[in-house]
Formats: sequence, C-alpha cells, structure tokens
Amino acid sequence: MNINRERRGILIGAMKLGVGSIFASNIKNVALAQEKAVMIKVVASRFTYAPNRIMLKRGVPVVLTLSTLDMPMGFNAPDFGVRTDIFPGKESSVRFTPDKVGEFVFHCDLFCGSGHEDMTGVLVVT
Ligand SMILES: [Cu+2]
Repeated sequence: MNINRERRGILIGAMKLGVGSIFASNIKNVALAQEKAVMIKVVASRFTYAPNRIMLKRGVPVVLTLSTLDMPMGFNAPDFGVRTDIFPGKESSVRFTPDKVGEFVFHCDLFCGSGHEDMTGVLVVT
C-alpha cells in the first residue's frame, strides 16, 4: 500500500514537472519570437509607400509600423493575410511571419485619389 502511494506521488510529481517544462518552453519560445521580430517603418503618401520594396526573410517575424503623411490610406498584403487602415497622426502596425519565398505585392485599399490604383509595393522574401 505504502509503496503504491509513493509510486503515485512520484508519478504525479514527474507529470507536474513535465507539464511545467512544456509551459516554460512555450513561454520561452514566444518571448524569443517577439525578440526576433524585425521592425520596419513604412510611410505612405499619395500615391506611394516609402520604402515600396521591403526585404524580408522567410520564417523571421516582422512588424511593419505604418504612418501616412497626407490622408487615410490602406495597407493590404493579401498573400500574408494582413491589412490595416493608416490614418494621419496615428501609427498602425501589422505583424506577420513570411512563410514563403518570392515577391508579393501589397497595395493601398482605401481610395485616396486618382493615383490610388497605382499605389503598390513589393515584399521580397528570401
Ligand atoms: Cu489609396
């Protein structure tokens, strides 16, 4: 009886340690992922983005911080499922991790004038 109780105690202790270390390693991974994010500022103005060619690495998280100099704009990168509005005097940001290599267009999706349809840029993922 006592031996069974001891064994059970040891097993429960081992399980708690296991679960604890899984949580600890997940927290550590999340923290590492946040630390490694590349921060890139992008400034929109009619009818362009600066920079409009953004170099990224596959698997490296990125945070694009977007602002606009003149009027409300949009930022839409459909290949990575991210979009945001950008308003004058306020920063917006999108966070994503490129999961494929290639050149992917992003564009303004808020009508901002007669050059709006040409307001595009490229995410270059290597
Ligand atoms: Cu626009």
